[in-house]
Amino acid sequence: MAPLIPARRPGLSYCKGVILPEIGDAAGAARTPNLTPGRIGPRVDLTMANESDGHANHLLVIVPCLDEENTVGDVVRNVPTEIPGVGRTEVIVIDDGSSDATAERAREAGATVIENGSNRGLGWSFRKGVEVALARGADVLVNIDGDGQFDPADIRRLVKAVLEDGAHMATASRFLNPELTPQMPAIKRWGNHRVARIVWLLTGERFRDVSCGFRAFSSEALLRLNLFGSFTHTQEAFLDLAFKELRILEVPMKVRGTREFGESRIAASIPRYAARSLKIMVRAFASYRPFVFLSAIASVFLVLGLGLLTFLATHYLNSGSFSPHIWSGFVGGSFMLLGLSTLTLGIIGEVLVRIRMNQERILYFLKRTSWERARSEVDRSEGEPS
Ligand SMILES: Nc1nc2c(ncn2[C@@H]2O[C@H](COP(=O)(O)OP(=O)(O)OP(=O)(O)O)[C@@H](O)[C@H]2O)c(=O)[nH]1
Ligand SMILES: [Mg+2]
Repeated sequence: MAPLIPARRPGLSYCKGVILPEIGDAAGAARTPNLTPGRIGPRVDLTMANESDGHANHLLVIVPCLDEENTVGDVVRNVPTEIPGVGRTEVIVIDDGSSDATAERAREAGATVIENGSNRGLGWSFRKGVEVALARGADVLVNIDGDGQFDPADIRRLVKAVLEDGAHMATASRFLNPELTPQMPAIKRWGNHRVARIVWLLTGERFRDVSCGFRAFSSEALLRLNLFGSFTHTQEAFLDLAFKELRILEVPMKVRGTREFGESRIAASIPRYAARSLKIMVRAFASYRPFVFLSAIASVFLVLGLGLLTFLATHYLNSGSFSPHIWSGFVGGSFMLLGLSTLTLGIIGEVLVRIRMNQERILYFLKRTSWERARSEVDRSEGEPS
């Protein structure tokens, strides 16, 4: 196995565990065309380096599907088989209780099919795909929709961003290059824009497209991802990896803005989509920055409470009596109490985040051990040195 800490090489700067070209390093810049690196911060964690130890990389492509019989076959057939740096490619269609012939079309096209039996949701299916990827010792996971909106040939560009340019996650970006921006429903743009802002507020990194499903993940990202949502995964995964300061690259890409067949499975109901997006945003703040989130709410209570108590004190100083505004003392006091309790909850929330992060670290090492075992079994079965 490769050492976790790569040897230093001149002309490259080391950051967040990946090797980035230094400013003025023209050769390095040429290696990362059309990519927008995230913040290049001072925090260094060399254990987060993507693995590259000469072993033939195993690429797993997952295609989550709900009733995509018209398009899934072409998606599977067009997954490129020759990708630089990739030794083995496997395509798995996750059929989430489709009522049409999605599974048959996928098998005919050569994919392995996992059938969930009933509709468990896109987020659930993606988590399943991540589990399968780790259990099979995959080095890179690509998620592509089964509705034909993305060109499978572009998988090469996403995989290159991971294997050659050091991305932990490379995501197709529909908005980075305005010339490539497709026509799409306003609600989806709004949802994307709001979550992009939250990522910016939480991490200081600015991304344009945080909700595109066409992505590649390094094994490091897969080991660190911990998702809970069942409905979708795109925004939650982005927030999780951005918060953990993994390196995310946007790869500008031309995609179909709307599907060719049927209606969006995800954004069919606008109120439902908006409610889900809002829930993701509130949950993101509550889970990653509870103190900031709750102290913003607490400050409203505290200002109201302080205002009412000041009013009562002024009245008392002027008249020598609390009457007839004694109510403002009770109401103001209650607001103060509410504010202080909310602030305390924020402090407790912050402690819980630390505990969760520690648990995630432990989980990371457990997952990593079994992923390494699976990876060396694959190498052994293919007769390669592990
Ligand atoms: N496994 C699984 N896949 C789903 C589910 N809902 C949607 N999908 C798949 O997830 C991918 C994205 O869903 P879409 O409905 O295309 O969502 P979208 O791309 O945001 O919306 P459009 O632009 O209108 O297509 C497609 O391949 C769907 O078949 C689900 O409940 N479970
Ligand atoms: Mg779609």
